[in-house]
Amino acid sequence: MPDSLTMTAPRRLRPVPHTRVTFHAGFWAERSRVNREVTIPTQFQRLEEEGFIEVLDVDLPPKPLVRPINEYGLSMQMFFDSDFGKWIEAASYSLATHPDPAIESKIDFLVEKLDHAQLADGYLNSWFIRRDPKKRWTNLRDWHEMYSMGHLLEGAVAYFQATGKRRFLDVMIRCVDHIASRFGREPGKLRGYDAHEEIELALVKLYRATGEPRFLDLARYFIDERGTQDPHFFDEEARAHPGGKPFNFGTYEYSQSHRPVREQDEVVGHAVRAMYLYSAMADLAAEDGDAALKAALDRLWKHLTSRQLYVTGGMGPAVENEGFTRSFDLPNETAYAETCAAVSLVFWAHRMAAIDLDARYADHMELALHNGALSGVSLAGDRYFYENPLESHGQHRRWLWHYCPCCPTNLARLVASLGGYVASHDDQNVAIHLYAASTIDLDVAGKALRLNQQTAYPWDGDIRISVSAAEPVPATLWLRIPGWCREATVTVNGEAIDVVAATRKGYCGITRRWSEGDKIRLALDMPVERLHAHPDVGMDADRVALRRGPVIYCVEEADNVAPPQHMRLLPEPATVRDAPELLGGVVTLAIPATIDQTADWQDTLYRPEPACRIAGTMTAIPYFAWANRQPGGMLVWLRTGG
Ligand code: FUB
Ligand code: ZN
Repeated sequence: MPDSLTMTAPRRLRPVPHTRVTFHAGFWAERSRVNREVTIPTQFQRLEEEGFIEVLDVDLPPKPLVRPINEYGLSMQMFFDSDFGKWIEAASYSLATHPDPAIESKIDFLVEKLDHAQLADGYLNSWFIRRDPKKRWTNLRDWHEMYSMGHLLEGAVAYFQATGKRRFLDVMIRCVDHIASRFGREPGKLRGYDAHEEIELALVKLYRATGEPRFLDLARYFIDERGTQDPHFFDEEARAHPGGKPFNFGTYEYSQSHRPVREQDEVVGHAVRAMYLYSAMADLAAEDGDAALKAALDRLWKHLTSRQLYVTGGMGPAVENEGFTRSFDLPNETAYAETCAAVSLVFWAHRMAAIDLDARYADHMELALHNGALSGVSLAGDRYFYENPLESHGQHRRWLWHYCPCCPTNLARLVASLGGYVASHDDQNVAIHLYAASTIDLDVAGKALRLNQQTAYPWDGDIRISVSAAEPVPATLWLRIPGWCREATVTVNGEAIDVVAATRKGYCGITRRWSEGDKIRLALDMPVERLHAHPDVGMDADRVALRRGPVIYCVEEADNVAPPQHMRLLPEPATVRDAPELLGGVVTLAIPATIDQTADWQDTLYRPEPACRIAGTMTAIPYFAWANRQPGGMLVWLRTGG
């Protein structure tokens, strides 16, 4: 039984690859199926219909732009390559677990075009090759060249890992070698970096896939160089290539290049850029054991989670910079909360959990995943949200495709690789971060260990894990006790574990020789909770949000007799109802409420008497499932005082 007094949480763990985790039933099995059968194929269709793929025909004269150049001299079309990259990545993750010749041939078709488009020196960016060859590498501040290459690179690594085919990987290695020949501190090179982070984390993936240190060196250079120069690199660049109006809102914060990364302590600027940067910093901290980077990440993490995060795990309230504003500025109806931002919080949190087994990381990973990220795609899998507001009057509708369609493929690649977020391990430890009906196949110090999770999570906190092992596997199994759970019990083969004594930084550790037939039962109490916001979040004063387990709820007009803005919660407890027929099968909450009446107001806008109220019930659904029916009001932060 556990040697709980001497156990310490491990530092660095390797994620179990997504190919070793199978969602065999329930919530994530269904979301994965929809992603595979609907989302990924229809996204390719959209790329074709919307004129994206045509941009790769670099030998043909350019066609009229499908995304015109804006006042900043930027066209969204400049980074269409990133959409191919993310789609290939999503499709590759899916291929790795569910071979599909039709999808594979679509990837090969794109790879053929990308290979053909690549210049002899390795440069690969369809926009500049076809439209503006002289301008390449002249505006890293605005034009996303390395951002696009980074996404292609992530796609190439994923495709190589899924199929063993090297062609795309070799194309992208040539491209990376080209980048390395142009950027760096050596004489004759540009001491620059891209304003939209992405290449950094892609380079770490390439390093991990190939073992070639030069790719990690280049990632390290880009991370270390950021924000170090005075005069600032983007200003020097603009002086060398005058023309474009800055698309950075006059701030270096927009691109997190206002200070060297190790000196940063507040999340600022464009939210997705920030999340990609912090993800890359976490990767580098893992590779280099860099304590200063980890310390900076801890400060940034604290600032995000205590000042800047929506209750849904979304972030970045402002449309203007697609990102952060002042602390506690979390408006609901106008929340930008881009899907990509919540998706990339999942990326960052996952990397933090790999360097520091502390449940606050996986807690936020779970939060963003089940709420602010998943809300970005319809239940049917073919319509999307770019913005994820926490209040609506029915004006927010899901769209088939977007003017800037960065979010759909981002979500698709996350869902297709979600198995890789479930667990991690080293030779003595196995940590489970996400609960879902699944089997996890591990190799622990050369011994095979299979963990089979049976659970209806996220609807129910009862998780049964059975062990299969041909020979006993000595290891500490770390079970995450979610931060939202106040009462957890664990048994191993029927014997109770002292959860409090065995828990380190939110993970309950059980050390034993795990043997065939061992059974673990984890019961997480999952009551409905009313959450209050910090008093500085003015817009949520006197309101509560409903949470049950990892799921944040909202009230949608479709389930209620009035818009949620007319309702006030009463203090009575909620009734939890299994609704297998609703929204693909969810758990709803019904709570006594009062409902403001409007009939007697007619044309009156203001009057001394408050609205009459009648008693009623408010029905809440999971936030991720909203906007899948007729338009109507929606509210996360509910009025109280009924
Ligand atoms: O700029 C490229 C992508 O488009 C960003 O990551 C998104 O926020 C959107 O601006
Ligand atoms: Zn996006």
